[in-house]
Amino acid sequence: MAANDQEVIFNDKLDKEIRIEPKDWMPDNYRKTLIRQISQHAHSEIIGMQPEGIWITKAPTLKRKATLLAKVQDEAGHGLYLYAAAETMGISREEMNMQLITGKAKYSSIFNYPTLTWADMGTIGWLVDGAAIMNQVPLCRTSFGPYARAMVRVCKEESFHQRQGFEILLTLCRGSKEQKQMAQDSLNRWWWPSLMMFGPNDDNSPHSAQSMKWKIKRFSNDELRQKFVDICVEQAKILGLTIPDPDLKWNEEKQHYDFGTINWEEFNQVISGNGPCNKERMQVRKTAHEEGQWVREAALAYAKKQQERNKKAA
Ligand code: BYC
Repeated sequence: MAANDQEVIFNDKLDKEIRIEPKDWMPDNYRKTLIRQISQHAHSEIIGMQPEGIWITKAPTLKRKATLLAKVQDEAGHGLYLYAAAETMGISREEMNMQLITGKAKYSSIFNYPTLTWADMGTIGWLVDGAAIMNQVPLCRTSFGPYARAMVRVCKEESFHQRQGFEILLTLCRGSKEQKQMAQDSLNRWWWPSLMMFGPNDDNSPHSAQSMKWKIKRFSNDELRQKFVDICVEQAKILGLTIPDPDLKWNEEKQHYDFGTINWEEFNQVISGNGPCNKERMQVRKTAHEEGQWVREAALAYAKKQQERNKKAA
């Protein structure tokens, strides 16, 4: 079939909301964009285990420990579904991993901030998983089949994560004065980085226009950020916490909250490797990769042995 005809079929599928599947013809840049986005999403899940993982041994009760352990394990699972979805586009897991540990591939800016107190486990669940849900529910309808299907399960789990985070904060906010102060301090540190998770403003987002045309993205960065702010303001009221933004106010005309200007210089620094924890996160990842070398070798040797046994038996 001529390339032009292939493109007509591809565009027709997009128009009719039929998913693009791995063996279908697709423009090279569609494939590239998805490999970039899905692999960066996978890396975010894997790196995202670090700031929460260090609190598993410090959780205040056995119940909190078990819950946090399960949450961090869920994040590992999300990373694996996403790597598997990206592999269907023709990139190997090894290559994606090399892109991560050589600093070629990005991961979410949010995971380059430190987790200083137990309240941060609440705030990450509430805000970071909350932002993830806002961004990922529309991705359940993204045009590439394996990515959309992976997102369905991820979103169900993220919604449990968000609730457990909110509940940690609610408990702290109903506790002692010091506990409530710890929750407020945590919100003060995580609010702005959470808004940055949605990416640059629309007029400064190089990939958005094409990704919207390809129905990879269903809402723009700014649209999702606005929805997130509107929801969080109401949730902060329930907690009795103050969002650290003096410019935050209801806009009757727009029927949305106006909010202050994001520090894009900070965002650019963080995504260029100069955030508070970038170096530490990468070092931990590299060490884990090196220490896992023997496991990968053992798994390969075992698979080879099984193959030979099966050949002999046949
Ligand atoms: N951090 O043109 P734009 C989780 C980059 S995991 C770092 O708007 P796009 C969780 C962007 O990659 C959360 N980089 O790009 C896990 C691009 O750079 P490159 C992760 C960012 O792709 C564990 C450049 O800036 N979620 O929730 O159209 C525990 C220009 O941006 C960021 C996902 O990955 C950022 N925040 O839109 C708890 C969701 N923002 O690649 C929770 C899937 C932008 O050209 N991804 N950049 O070098 C997406 O929806 C989109 O990729 C984005 C960016 C909205 C993030």
